[in-house]
Amino acid sequence: MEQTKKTIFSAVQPSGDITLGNYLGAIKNWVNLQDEYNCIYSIVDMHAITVRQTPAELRKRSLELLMQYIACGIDPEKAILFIQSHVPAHAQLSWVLSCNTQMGELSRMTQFKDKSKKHADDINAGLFTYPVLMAADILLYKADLVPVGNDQLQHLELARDIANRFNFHYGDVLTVPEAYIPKAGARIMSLQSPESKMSKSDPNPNGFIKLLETKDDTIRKFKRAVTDSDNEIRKSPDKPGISNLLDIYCAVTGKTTEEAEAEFAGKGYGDFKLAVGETVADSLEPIRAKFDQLSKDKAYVEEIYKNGAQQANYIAQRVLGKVYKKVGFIV
Ligand code: ATP
Ligand code: LTN
Repeated sequence: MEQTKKTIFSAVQPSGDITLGNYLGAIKNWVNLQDEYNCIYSIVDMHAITVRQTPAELRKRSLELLMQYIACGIDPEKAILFIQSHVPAHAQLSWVLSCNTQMGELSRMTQFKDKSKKHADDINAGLFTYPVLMAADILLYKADLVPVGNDQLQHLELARDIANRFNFHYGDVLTVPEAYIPKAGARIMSLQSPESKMSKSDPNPNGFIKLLETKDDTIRKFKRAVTDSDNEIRKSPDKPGISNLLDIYCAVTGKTTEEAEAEFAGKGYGDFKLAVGETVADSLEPIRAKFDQLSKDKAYVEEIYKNGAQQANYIAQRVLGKVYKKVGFIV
């Protein structure tokens, strides 16, 4: 790790196949930032079990997520890639931080409220304390910047509050992180209900685009995307479907909203949806190809996560040691 560079930490849960929302909101930016920063990216399997998972599937998805990180352009030579449960310090710091977090703070988290509604039969304590584990993930690596989608802003604010509080009581040990939210793509909405965010655990598969699905599936889902009854391609709060398609198009091509609106002025919704679908499908093609290639090389993938765990453990242990000392544990 270069001392002069700032540090980035981010993560995705292996709770399903990653979507275009995860890619445009988070992973695409991880790729763009890897030359400028020391980057550490995790597969947070411990977060994933806050919702009931099938063990064999979780195992498979964790490895597939790692392969998707690499297929998206993350270079294991530049970034540390590791699996959260391989670094025990996450659970250990999480305990200390949970003793410095208030119940009231956690009960205000909108993700907890949403997920407890969705999984009313399993509102477990882990689901409630999830943001504390997320704070531990970030603080263990002294991250300066955390590139995430819009939905994670509240958790990041909490991580900052926890770090500031800890530093206030025990002295400056924790780095207070900042969120990095992309200009385009921070909140991609479902193609079927554009008022809710595109989510990999949506029961309706037509609502999300998976990075690894076929080109035909992607185009078909865009063709079926829910829009509205007038016929104007313009971004507006009363046109959530069309606005979402414009956002997706801009995030993928790098064009501004004005440029995209001008490009499609006078075109019908059918042509527009097809054009967005084809643009997205073409941009995902190289990711699928790289993933297929990686899936034939299990030994390489294993080497990456073992090496990543070793490097992550080294950094995390040092920060945990300092925290333990500060709180009065004998180290
Ligand atoms: P789940 O459905 O299991 O809650 P998810 O699809 O919301 O999962 P996460 O693993 O919680 O995905 O998020 C991984 C990263 O992707 C986070 O940085 C999150 O902010 C970002 N992200 C998730 N959904 C979107 C979206 N629709 N638009 C932009 N960014 C997103
Ligand atoms: N809570 C995040 C996943 C996550 C994360 C992190 C993101 C867990 N730990 C640390 C950034 C930094 C989510 O996407 N739901």
